[in-house]
Amino acid sequence: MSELNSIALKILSIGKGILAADESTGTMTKRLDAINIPSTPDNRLLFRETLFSSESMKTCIGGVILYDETIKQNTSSKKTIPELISASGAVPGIKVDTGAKILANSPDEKITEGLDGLRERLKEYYKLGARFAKWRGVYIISDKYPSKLSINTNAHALARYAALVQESGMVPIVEPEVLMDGNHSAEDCFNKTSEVIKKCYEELILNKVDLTGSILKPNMILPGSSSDKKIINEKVAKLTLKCLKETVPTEVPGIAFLSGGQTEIEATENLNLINKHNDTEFIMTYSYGRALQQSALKFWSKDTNNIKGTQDTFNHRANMCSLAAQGKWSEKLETK
Ligand code: 5MM
Repeated sequence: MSELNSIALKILSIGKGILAADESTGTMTKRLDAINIPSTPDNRLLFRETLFSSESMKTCIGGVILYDETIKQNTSSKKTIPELISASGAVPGIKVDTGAKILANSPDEKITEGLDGLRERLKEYYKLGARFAKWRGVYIISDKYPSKLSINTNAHALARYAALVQESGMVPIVEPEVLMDGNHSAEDCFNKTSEVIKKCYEELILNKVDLTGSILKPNMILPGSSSDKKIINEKVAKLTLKCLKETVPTEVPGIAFLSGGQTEIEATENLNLINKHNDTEFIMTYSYGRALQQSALKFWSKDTNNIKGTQDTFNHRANMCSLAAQGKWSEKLETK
């Protein structure tokens, strides 16, 4: 087993998933503004340190994706944030893209930037304790989108990023996110997501990325958020599995879904059904941002000194996701 494969498998251990806490300062400020908490470096650290020192970190979280600011911060007990995360048995990770910018010649779409100087930044993050990295490409759905230009350029960037990350001894998380925004059907989402993922693997293979030392972070197959063509969750799970079976090479050890704007319960229920029906060798787990943090953030906003209450709220969500990653969740457990 290669070193990269063993890091990937550690992140994806049974009943564990990834906590995506890599909101850039802009996104975190929006989240904190919405709950009337000033977005200062100290407040951002306080919320994140509260989550990272929760009990469920030991049992439900295999990896944490950090933002540049957080990986360089120290905890109240003078540990570094990667030390705190490692002490719970989870692997510290880092978002290394510098954001999605307007795509030249297709201004409705985005291209993710951050390749310039990446090799040097990766060396620094490795020294700070990171052992995996994340890069997110974003795609919109409409009649004409995502365009071939967006599919090809984002896949190229994801593959060059992944090759550099492996060169620096870390596991790349490859995140092609086909957004939920719009009134498209689940079938449209299936077709476009399949095209996007296929192209990503074409480029990853061309760039000689060792797929056994990588993790895919895709969206689930869902109708657009403003579509009236809703489908049952069983169908979401089956379409998602079909899409991944047809597009992801079997060397990839695991798939960690993003929640993409689903509610906490929807994201949990859909993951649970995916695991119940999983007839592949892929480990299927979570790499949730909002679907792991939303309730905890809301609770914390009422009293930022109530560390225990915030952690209890986070622990519950993490435990529910952990059960879903094993196909053992049921709605009645939510109210226990
Ligand atoms: C945590 O949010 C990440 C994006 O932050 P920025 O937009 O500020 O860069 C995002 O990449 C996240 O990791 C994934 O989209 C998954 O998050 P959700 O909330 O969709 O599960």
